[in-house]
Amino acid sequence: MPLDMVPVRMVFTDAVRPSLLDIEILRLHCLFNGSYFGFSVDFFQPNIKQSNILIGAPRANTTSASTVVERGAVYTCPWQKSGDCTQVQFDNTDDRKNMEGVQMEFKSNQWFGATVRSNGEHILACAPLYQWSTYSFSEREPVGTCFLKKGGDVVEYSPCRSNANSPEGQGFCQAGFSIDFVKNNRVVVGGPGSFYWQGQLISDDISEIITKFNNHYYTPYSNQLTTKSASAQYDDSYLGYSVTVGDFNEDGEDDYITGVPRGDKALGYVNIFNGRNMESMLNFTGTQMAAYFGHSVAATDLNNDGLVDLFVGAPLFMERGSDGKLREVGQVSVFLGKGGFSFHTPVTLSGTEIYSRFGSSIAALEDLDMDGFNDIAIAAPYGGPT
Ligand SMILES: [Ca+2]
Ligand SMILES: [Ca+2]
Ligand SMILES: [Ca+2]
Repeated sequence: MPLDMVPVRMVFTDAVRPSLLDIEILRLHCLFNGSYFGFSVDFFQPNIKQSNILIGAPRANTTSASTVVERGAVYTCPWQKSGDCTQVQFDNTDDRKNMEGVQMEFKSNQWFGATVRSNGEHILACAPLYQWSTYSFSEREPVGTCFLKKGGDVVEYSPCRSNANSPEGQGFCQAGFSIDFVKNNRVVVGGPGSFYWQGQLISDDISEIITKFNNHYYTPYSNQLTTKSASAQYDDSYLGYSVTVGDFNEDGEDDYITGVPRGDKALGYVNIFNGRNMESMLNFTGTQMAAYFGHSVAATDLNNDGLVDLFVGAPLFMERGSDGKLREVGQVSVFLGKGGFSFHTPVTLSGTEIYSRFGSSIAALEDLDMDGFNDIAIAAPYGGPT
């Protein structure tokens, strides 16, 4: 199979001045044409000697004996020294059937690897378009599923594969559309399709995900935190489209931040939930309809005052140019934290290139250039030279 070179353009923004610091171009081998290799990335440090990068390829066709096509895959590639990327093994099994031989799940085109995160010890990777057959009814519903890996052990984690099927329940949840690790040994997954696309956040204990894994379709967890369904005015909001965590009230527990890009009449908003009980604490609404405010979220202490700051991307934001015409450049809002779930009025960063979708994703990078200030990366995936 021919190898493709995929240029990954990374633009780093300085912590104190919102100007370009440096531009690096990395080139990684694409393992399969059309696999969407690079759709998701994260660092993976299994030990202090090793630093790898995890790369999702959600449309990859992997070699296995099963009938599943385009299962999707996650690869690990060495970061500091040259070497080949290798596939991380999560699940190679076929679609399961029930006692009568009726197909119960549908892994083809499930987009495994659309999201991948690691906290060093664990890797969580998800297939948000995974479908199952709702206890053998005729319906196929995209509940989504995830796999959690610790060393050589892998368990499935599919919190929306429940008896709350159908669109009004969790049938269209698409769990794993967004994911993150939480400081106190938990994970959080976003499922933007639950409850007629109101969307949902679900957080579970990693230890419970591992110990309760039983290969059954439905696994109840006793320590689960989740957002609930609300009245019909919240339908089609997509809560859980993006997710990250940060301690916004300094109580030592990570709190949850999620983007709701179609909420509030398509102005979009982000919601902050208390990490202790998933109680809604605060939300910020976007300023322009259909800008997709909340498409991405990130949290880190940018100005080094000890308080976590919040970043929200609106990649379809339109700005008025000097000629008076609107230009779709994308925008990122920066909310500097004041502590205790309060924030300063946001400052905004705008994209420089029309239709580049600046703000599509935002990553907290810690202090990349070691100037004492944490740095962030903002993607503009349709920008740059073609
Ligand atoms: Ca907290
Ligand atoms: Ca700060
Ligand atoms: Ca820095």
